[in-house]
Amino acid sequence: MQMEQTMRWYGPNDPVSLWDIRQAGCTGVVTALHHVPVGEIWTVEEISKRKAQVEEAGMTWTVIESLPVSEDIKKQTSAFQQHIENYKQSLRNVAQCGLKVVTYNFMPILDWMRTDVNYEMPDKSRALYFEKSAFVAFDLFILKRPSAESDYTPEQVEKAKQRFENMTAEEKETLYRNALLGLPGSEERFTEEQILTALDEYAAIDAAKLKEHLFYFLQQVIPVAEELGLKMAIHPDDPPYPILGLPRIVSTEQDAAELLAAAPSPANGLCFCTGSYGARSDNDLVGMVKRFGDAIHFLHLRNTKRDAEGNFYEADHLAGDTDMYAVVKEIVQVMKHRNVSIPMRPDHGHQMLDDLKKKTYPGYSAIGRLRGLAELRGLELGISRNLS
Ligand code: DNO
Repeated sequence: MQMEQTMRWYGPNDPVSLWDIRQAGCTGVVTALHHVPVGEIWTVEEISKRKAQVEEAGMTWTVIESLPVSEDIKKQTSAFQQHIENYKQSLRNVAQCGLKVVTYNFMPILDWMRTDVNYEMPDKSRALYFEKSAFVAFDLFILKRPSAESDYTPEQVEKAKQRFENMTAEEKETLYRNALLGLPGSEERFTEEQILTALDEYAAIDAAKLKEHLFYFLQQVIPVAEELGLKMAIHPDDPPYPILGLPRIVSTEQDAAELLAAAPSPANGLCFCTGSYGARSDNDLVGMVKRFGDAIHFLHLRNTKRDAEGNFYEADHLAGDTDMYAVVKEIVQVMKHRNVSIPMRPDHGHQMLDDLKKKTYPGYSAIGRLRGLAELRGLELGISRNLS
């Protein structure tokens, strides 16, 4: 029993082709209908079309990432009941097309956040980087979020100020673009006014309230997913702590335990992202795999190297702070115990070799991910042969 090897594909506009993914050794593809506006129904016709494209390249559409949750659902504003009904209908449609695993997240407004998507490593490959001072500088001096200063210590503010003063106009512009990158798979970015308005709409929503909204959503959709035989897999917050004054509620083991308990069902599960959970030193990843084993429906294997200040960069898959050997060993045992193959994808990768000359989605170049996948595949094989 091995993890099913997959890669994310952003659809027909992705510079990395399905055949590239197949040649990397994948049997499965992770994709989404990025062109369908959030909140609307995924139709059987559109799902089937995408599925056929993947199958023409000899692979299966193994995991949906993501079936996005609308801002209205997260805030419980205007159209949220309708959006929940639409979500249920999308679930019926994906199940009708034979799909099994649905990834989503509950991060307000923004998905993942980095300050630098071209961070040069000593070997001249490029990685994704979250630099605390640059981020604070963005918040205080570019976005100029009202009352942002109260979220930081005087030392952090001072450091950010110096950092900002030493930035060239071009660096400021790049920081702005990186921070407001918006949703993965889209080139869309927020303007400063848009984001300030969006942030303001969360003024009355703290972590407890946002949790209530998540649990309500789960209590609505999980029974439908269960009946359809689907597995829902929530992706953790990235980075796993509040940013821009927004609550983040899927960052720790406790958060994950609570959301699973809010709608107990084999359909209510996790996308276990070692990169996101691993960016906090207080998350015990091996223990989490052990304790959440039955609820893990999808794996993102990625590593980060963090420091005390809160900076982290994405390290090679087998390097960084997460002991990938220990994590994969635990996963192998969970799969054996459950007698299932859990789909995985090497999450992100460095831009390296020929990828450096290409335009790719940040973190999603072909060769960097191929390297990560190859290393993880070998690691798993070694572990499982050794255990059997
Ligand atoms: C980043 C990804 C996330 C993830 C979503 C899932 O590269 O891991 O954007 O796809 O959060 O909903």
